[in-house]
Amino acid sequence: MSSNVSVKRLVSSQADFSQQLDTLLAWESVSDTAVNEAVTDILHQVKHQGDKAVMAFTERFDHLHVEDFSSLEMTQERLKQALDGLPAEQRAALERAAERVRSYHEKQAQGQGSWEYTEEDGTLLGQQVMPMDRVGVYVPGGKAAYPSSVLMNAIPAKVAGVEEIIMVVPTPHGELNELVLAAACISGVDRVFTIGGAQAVAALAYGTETVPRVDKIVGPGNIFVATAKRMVFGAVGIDMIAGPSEILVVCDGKTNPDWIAMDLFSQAEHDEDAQPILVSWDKDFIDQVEASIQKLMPTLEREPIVRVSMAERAALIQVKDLDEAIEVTNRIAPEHLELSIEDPKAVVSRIRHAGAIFMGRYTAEALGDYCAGPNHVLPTSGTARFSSPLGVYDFQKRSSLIMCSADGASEMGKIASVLARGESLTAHARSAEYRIKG
Ligand code: HSO
Ligand code: ZN
Repeated sequence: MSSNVSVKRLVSSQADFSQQLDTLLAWESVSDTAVNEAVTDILHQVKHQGDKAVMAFTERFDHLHVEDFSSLEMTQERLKQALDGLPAEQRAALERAAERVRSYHEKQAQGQGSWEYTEEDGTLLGQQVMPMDRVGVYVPGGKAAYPSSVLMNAIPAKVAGVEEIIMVVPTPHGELNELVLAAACISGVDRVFTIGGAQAVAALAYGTETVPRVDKIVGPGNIFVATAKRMVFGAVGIDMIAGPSEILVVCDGKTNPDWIAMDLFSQAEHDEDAQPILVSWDKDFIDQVEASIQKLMPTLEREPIVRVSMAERAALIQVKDLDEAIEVTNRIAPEHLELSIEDPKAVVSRIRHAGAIFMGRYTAEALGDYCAGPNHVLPTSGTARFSSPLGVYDFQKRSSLIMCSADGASEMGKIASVLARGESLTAHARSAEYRIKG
């Protein structure tokens, strides 16, 4: 029999609650000198030796030897074959999830378009929205190879109108993940290379003889991938660097405690560093959830991972009331928030910081991870204070539009001239003054 796991308890009325909360939330993204050095070297070699360096690193790190770089590319036929080879139930679920994710992001794209207006003197001003030309999607290998993440990264890019999506996925010892390939096929990924690590990030960022240079790289990865993404930022765009998954459940004590325990486990099973937190003002209910945690823990397939996450990073927080629960929530700014309460709509506008808000007792976070429609790539580690879910907008950029009428140029010329002379930039001033009428 496995022993009970001890989960931290915090009570808001305790004098040092605020400090305890800070300690609970403390998370530093690792930066390792040895990793930095290794990645710097890999980036340099791929930048200067292209395909040859990528092949060498793939052989060294993924134990995959190829004679020719073209063997590291999957054909569209191969992707289709992966899709056709899936059991019918799995294929249907993947397709249904993709449809829901696509239609949500199509809605999101509305209202993101170009706009313009004309002033009285005929001057036109506006903003033109354009998709990026080419985007790279990194898909991790091994235990974190999630087909659902392929959908979540590639579909918004497609909806945004990105012309070419290049996916990279490491295949240690050449082992392919058929579900990942099928997901790439469904999402409309254009090219897939079976490469990974910092070498794949470098290939996407700088381009090689075979791998085209992209404009932005998205998708999660291990510390080598995250470090490489940070280092190539500037040469290309990158998405956020994701920290461990988090879930915060706010519950009024009237949801089945087994459901809540399993919702906490659903994120805990991602990795040992994942952070599951329950906030409630009902002490008896917190006790019940704790009992459910102990009861259900031994039934979990990923118990060893969940156990560490629950022991090291989880917390059961007792607050005074719903108002205080909201206050704590805004302070945590969780990646995922479940409002397991009677009337979530009445309070949702008071949630100022959360990546995704799952409203009501039926809305398990797991549904959002796979198929509700919204993106599951979300800001972690409190970054919901200033950032948003991955979306269509992340694959678009804007250009300002300015078209002056003769009258507009004359009027603005006077303003520009004065300001330019104030900055001692006289060519600016004279350029504007040429257009001032008579
Ligand atoms: N909860 C994860 C996404 C995921 N869950 C993928 C299952 N598969 C991060 O938001
Ligand atoms: Zn998940």
